[in-house]
Amino acid sequence: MGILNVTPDSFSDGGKFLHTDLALQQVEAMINDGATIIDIGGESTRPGAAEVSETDELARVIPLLKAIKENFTVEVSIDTSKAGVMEQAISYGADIINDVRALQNDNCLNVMANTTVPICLMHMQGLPRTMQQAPKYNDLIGDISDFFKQRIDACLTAGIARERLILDPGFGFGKTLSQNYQLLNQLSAFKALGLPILSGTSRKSMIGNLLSCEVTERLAGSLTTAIIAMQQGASIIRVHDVKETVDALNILKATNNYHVLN
Ligand code: 7PM
Repeated sequence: MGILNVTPDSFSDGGKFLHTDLALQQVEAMINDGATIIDIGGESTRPGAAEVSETDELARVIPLLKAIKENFTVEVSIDTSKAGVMEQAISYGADIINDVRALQNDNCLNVMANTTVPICLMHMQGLPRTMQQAPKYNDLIGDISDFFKQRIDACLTAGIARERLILDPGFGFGKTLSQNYQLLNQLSAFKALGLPILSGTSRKSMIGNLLSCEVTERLAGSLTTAIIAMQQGASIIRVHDVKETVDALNILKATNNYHVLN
């Protein structure tokens, strides 16, 4: 899954077409590099970010989604927690809903019950503005598993088929450095729930804080976490650096399948 970077000012009137064009070039490059899903990220999911209105979010996401669907054959995932955005995005061809709030916001379960697309349920402790202040768990893996079970049950009760669900432990969303690495170390524990796992560690603070490096210097760290997540059984890896990640994962794949290589 390639992350489409949408800059904050991308939708100001003057820059609209230029930015859509730049976004489409980014999408084309990610597809050529081996991405099979493009995640259109909402600014609203960033830790510490301010709330974005539904009108603003729609104005950002829908034109881009339309443009991608008109120009490419690729699955598009929409990063949103708003029922109205989910509904509209799906009507414009969104293939996956990626919700860092795991359908806990008003009307999300109801809207998604009337659709058939896959849904990524992400775990977050607290809210983006404050979640990194003092993350606390009784039992990290157990608490997150319990959250997943509760959200899976809520989906089933609402009439959303289990087969549509993808689980994501939410690296960096209300977790200390140590907790993030415990999650990576024990990611396979969530396989017990019988659903695909999505892992998103690309360029995150868990890499930068460990290695003391800025966001532009996190490629090696990001690739290493991608490999570990895959070895732990993740099905989808959400990344900025598609080409490098696909290369790294192809090496892992060859290693696991050496007996069928020539
Ligand atoms: C600043 C800090 C900007 C962090 C953006 C972020 C995830 C996600 C994000 C994830 C799923 C980023 C994050 N992270 N959706 N959205 N899983 N499913 O690194 O880990 O893009 S926002």
